[in-house]
Amino acid sequence: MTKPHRIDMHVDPINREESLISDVQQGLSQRPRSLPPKWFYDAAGSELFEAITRLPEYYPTRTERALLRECASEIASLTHAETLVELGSGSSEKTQLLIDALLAAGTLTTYVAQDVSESALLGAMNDIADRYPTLDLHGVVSDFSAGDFRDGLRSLPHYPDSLLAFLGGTIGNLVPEERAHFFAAVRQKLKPGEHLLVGVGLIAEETDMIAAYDDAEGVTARFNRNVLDVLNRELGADFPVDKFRHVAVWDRANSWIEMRLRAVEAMTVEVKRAELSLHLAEGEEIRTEISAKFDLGSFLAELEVAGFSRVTDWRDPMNRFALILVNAVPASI
Ligand code: SAH
Ligand code: AVI
Repeated sequence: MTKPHRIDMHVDPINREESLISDVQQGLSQRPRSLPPKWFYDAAGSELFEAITRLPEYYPTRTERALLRECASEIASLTHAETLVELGSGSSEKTQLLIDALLAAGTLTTYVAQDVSESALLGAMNDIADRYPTLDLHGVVSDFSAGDFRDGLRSLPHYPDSLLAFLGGTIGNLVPEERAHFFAAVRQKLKPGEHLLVGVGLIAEETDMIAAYDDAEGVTARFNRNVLDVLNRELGADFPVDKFRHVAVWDRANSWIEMRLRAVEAMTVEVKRAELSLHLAEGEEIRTEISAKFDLGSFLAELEVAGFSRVTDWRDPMNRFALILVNAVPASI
């Protein structure tokens, strides 16, 4: 098998344990109790996420894939990208549609994939290397949210004529303040004229949205509880994982699905390496993820505030998901 002429793998020297301890101490001692969603994604969590993407109820992935199939060649001719940079790339499976189109257009030389999950990134890089022997590949294991996203993005290599992709609706996993920091950091990273492609979940039928996060087979419930397995293993915690119920609710006021873990009985949990003793009452909940769903107009307004200008967008026929292409506008003086 021919291999690409260059593959770089870079693991950011982040102290995973220190960062996890700090998030746990902060998130679990405040009300409402919460944990950042990035901790779902150890090897098991990344596999569970892939299983979610194949569920009949979870429409975002297949919808975004269908959109990409439709618009990838238009994206290629609008962007002429030499480098495709992807944040939170996961399995990079849908990305192959973009790579195919950019290669067919004759512009792409380099794919930079970044993810906090080393196992997901390695798997993806191996697949891409086998499939695209001429592409330069750079894999970066890092946390894109580090230092209000500025440090998280600064550590990524930058090449000319970049298209930065943030797919899957992962933007919805950030609270509004984080989203603003994210867009500002991405804008800083790109040169005027370079492009950002974002996949976003739109506000859909409430029953469809809830089902997507509370499937009949219970895969999302396992994904949700996996964060407790991560804390047990990595911080010596003793969460009784099966004593937590998976909860998914639509918060209309905030326009997001909230995933929570509800203690089915009162308990005291020790999180040894965070030196934390946690008392949970029966029914008490920990928020583990928000997944915001957007109105396209207000989402575009957020991008404009951050210094982007709309090129075009694509929506599926049911209006449940959108791909939005914007370019970086020069900063005003
Ligand atoms: N883009 C893929 C995967 C989406 S799942 C798709 O559309 O299918 C979200 C991905 O983002 C996971 O692979 C997860 O490991 C990664 N991720 C979540 N938080 C992250 C963070 N703070 N820094 C880097 N990657 C992160
Ligand atoms: C990665 N992210 C966009 C997914 C979502 O839909 O918010 C994660 C997920 N959570 C539950 N199911 C899928």
